[in-house]
Amino acid sequence: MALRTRLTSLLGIEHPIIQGGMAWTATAELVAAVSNAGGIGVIGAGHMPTDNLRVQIRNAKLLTDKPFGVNLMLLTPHIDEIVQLVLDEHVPMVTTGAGSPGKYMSALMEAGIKVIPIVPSVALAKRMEAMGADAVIGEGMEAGGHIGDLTTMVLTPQLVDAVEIPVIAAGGIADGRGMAAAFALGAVGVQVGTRFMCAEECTIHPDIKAAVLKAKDRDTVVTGRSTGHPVRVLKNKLAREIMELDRENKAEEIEALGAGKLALAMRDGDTAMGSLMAGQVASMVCRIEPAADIVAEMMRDAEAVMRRLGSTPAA
Ligand code: TUI
Repeated sequence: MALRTRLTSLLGIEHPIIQGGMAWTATAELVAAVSNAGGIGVIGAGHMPTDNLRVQIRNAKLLTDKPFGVNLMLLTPHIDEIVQLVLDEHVPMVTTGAGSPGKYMSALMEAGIKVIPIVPSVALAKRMEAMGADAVIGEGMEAGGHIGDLTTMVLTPQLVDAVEIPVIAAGGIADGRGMAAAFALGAVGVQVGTRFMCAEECTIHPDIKAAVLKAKDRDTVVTGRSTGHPVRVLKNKLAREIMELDRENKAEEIEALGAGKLALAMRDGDTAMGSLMAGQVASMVCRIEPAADIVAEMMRDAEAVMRRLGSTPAA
């Protein structure tokens, strides 16, 4: 059964699932697999050099004829060049993270690119709507990587009340139950990151997939609060060292210690000193499986939950 929403019609996709555009993690293989499965895959540009991103975009085009996206990480120093590449390559959609995409909004929109900023607050969502964003992704602090302060449970309904454009829920969603919950809060789709780290097509180091599979409910922590850029990661030696520096408010030392550590994890498989960005749902990820199975299972289970809630009173 297909679940048509304002998100599926906006993007011309079958299922209202956006794969989170995780840096050093969401490369062309995973992105194409999610798009081919009827969701939408999103390349994580992160700090990727422009030439590498061009290769990723072109590989995605070779591997799928369905829409896909690129996540623009707005803290990256060469973001102007990245935006120009996305324009030149006519990427169908972008999500943005870690800042306001205001400066780039009109150029992206004029090129016919769908723009879906990730927002941690109602204020930013309203600004994005006023600038012409096609939708917003509200990301709760259950998410992995760079996060805001609000939970998905409280952010999502407040965004739905505050803006007219479609709202997609993110953070803490890894299965059909979470997806049905997002719909209950008024979202028209979900963004899923952590669960796709353990997709077969995800090219991260196998030791990092193993760390996600091993994670228990309280195994993530938020590091780097003193820097103004809090980041949720799986606990490891690096996380403990950063937390110690956090207590001493040594923001500059944290920035220096953190540099290059996401690649050290995802590419090189260093589970001790790499930055193991992952969401609180890491503990709910139990197997490595094809991305298409993740999408199909989430859709099947979300629909089953919604049918059950629709037909039976709460016991
Ligand atoms: O962007 C993410 N998650 C990320 S980005 C990333 S790379 C990184 N590495 C080290 C430090 C910082 C980033 C890893 N994970 N998610 C989307 C997201 N965006 N979450 C929160 C925000 C956000 C925060 C503040 C968006 C806008 C914002 O606005 C500030 C402003 O300008 O008003």
